[in-house]
Amino acid sequence: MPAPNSSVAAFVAEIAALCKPAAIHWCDGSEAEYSALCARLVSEGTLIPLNPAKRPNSYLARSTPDDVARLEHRTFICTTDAAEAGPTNNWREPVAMRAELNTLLDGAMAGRTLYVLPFVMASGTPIEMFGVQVTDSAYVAASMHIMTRMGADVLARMEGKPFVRCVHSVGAPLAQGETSSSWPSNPTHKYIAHFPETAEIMSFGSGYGGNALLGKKCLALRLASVEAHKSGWLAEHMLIVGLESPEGEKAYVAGAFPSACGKTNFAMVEPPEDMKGWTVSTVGDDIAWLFAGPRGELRAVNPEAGFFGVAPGTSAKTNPVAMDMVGHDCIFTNCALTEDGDVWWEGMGTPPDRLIDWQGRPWTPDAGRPAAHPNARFTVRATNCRTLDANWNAPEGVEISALLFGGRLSKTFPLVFEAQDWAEGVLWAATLSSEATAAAEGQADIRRDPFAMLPFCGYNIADYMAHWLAFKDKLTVDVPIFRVNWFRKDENGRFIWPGFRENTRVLRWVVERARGRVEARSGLLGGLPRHEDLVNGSGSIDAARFDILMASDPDEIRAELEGQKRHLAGM
Ligand code: GTP
Ligand code: SPV
Ligand code: MN
Repeated sequence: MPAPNSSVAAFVAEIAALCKPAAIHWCDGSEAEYSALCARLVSEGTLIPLNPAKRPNSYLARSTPDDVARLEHRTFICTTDAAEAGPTNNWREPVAMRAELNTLLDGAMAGRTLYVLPFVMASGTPIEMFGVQVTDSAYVAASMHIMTRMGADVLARMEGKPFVRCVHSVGAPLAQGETSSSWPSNPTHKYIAHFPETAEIMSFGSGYGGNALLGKKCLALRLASVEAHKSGWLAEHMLIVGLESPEGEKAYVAGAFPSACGKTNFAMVEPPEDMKGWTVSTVGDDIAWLFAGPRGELRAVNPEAGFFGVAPGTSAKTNPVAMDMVGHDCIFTNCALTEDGDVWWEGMGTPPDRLIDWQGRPWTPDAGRPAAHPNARFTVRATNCRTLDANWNAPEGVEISALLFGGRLSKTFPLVFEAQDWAEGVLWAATLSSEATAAAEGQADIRRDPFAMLPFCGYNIADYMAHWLAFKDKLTVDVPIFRVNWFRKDENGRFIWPGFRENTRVLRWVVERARGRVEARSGLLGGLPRHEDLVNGSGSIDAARFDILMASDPDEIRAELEGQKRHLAGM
């Protein structure tokens, strides 16, 4: 606990006076505390312990059906001037929004414990940001233990420094003697509000991931992007991955793909059999903070300490590294439960004859509905990952040799192409589009998702694009930009590219391009790999099918460019 006169103590006292919790718990970040949080959640029915013989120290949580994903229409940027929030964010006037939230927060934590979570994102780096989250959810407290560097030592380090005030309540106060439901949340009022001018976040009504773990999307992307704009760096929705050649040459690549479009999988991809001697290593799977290094090189850090990844589609075949990673010490949310106390999800393999689905109902393979929610997730410490890069924690970050931008697009876009230069790459990023996924409620079938940041840019997206264009001036080491698309489909609706581990071939080609060691042939959209350079003798895709994968239809491209013009005109 801090000195009573510290600004953290004052913040906590102020929120406690408003929310009126039954108790206050200052989190120290210890293992014992994590275990106690889990034990409490088990006793309240939020966490179901999994069979320790199958998955040691792991749990399943089931949310309510209305609290399964980010809520973009309830996410607000609150600035004095609406133009600051720009055309892509929901804007609210800060004074009115705070008043509205304070009304809801009055007594909102009655009967519950208020947990105080002092945390730091990008710990030890020149751009680290401190936050203090108060929350009445033990599930959120346990998840923040996994996802951030937090606790007593962080509290001591932040003394006298600025921090982001993060207020979170599930909005489910308890009457005298009432016990908590297994997934407390508020059925009618949900808000995820950001106040960049005063470095505050207020989240009400939801307990789910990006709505509730405020260090993640709210701080490390929305508020950090505002800070980055001011201070000359970039806060991005990007994975960071390393590739080492058999000769021991190492390079890192960062890539922005929209939510549920493959970042986690690419960050821990296992090279195919014939790429013996090549090693992939993981720095981050969701957020990268990019800055210029002393030599004018591009550097990146992962501000997080854990992974909150999509479960469906993850299997020993598609992502063996992630399967190992979630084998122990893991919190699962909205997965199905097997009869022997393990988890299951679609894409894991043949379903068992009987399951309990994510809503706790009996399920059989002929049920006609998924057993796991499509946005079911796992929460694990980064240190669970066997491919974790030796430099994942380095305060100076890692040097980035190339940038990727990729959406989920069943047509028009080839597997990979290289932009001519930085400005053209920024254009391809600014016009990125993707098909709908389960990561957020109520998405259109296809939407433009500039830089995969549509839901996460904390300020005017036009200023953000200009910031990206100008950022080039800080770099003297060239960083090529590529568009990728793992998701092109053939006329039968099947993915043309096998994806997953095969994506390592794209990573290798990109790195070799960055080193100037391989030629690109010129295509309608940009530089393209030759079949022999990409697959390198393997049978992953034959030349004829490769041509289909890489083809650009002039009429489709023309229509795409028209769409890009309309999109940019609206920015
Ligand atoms: P967020 O955590 O929401 O930001 O998502 P993410 O970008 O990390 O996405 P993730 O890697 O979790 O992938 C989302 C879904 O896409 C999962 O169901 C994956 O199995 C699937 N996926 C990932 N890579 C590929 C690929 O190369 N090909 C195909 N067909 N599917 C993929
Ligand atoms: C995303 O939606 O991009 C995620 C999951 O990474 S959440 O943390 O819920 O935002
Ligand atoms: Mn994400």
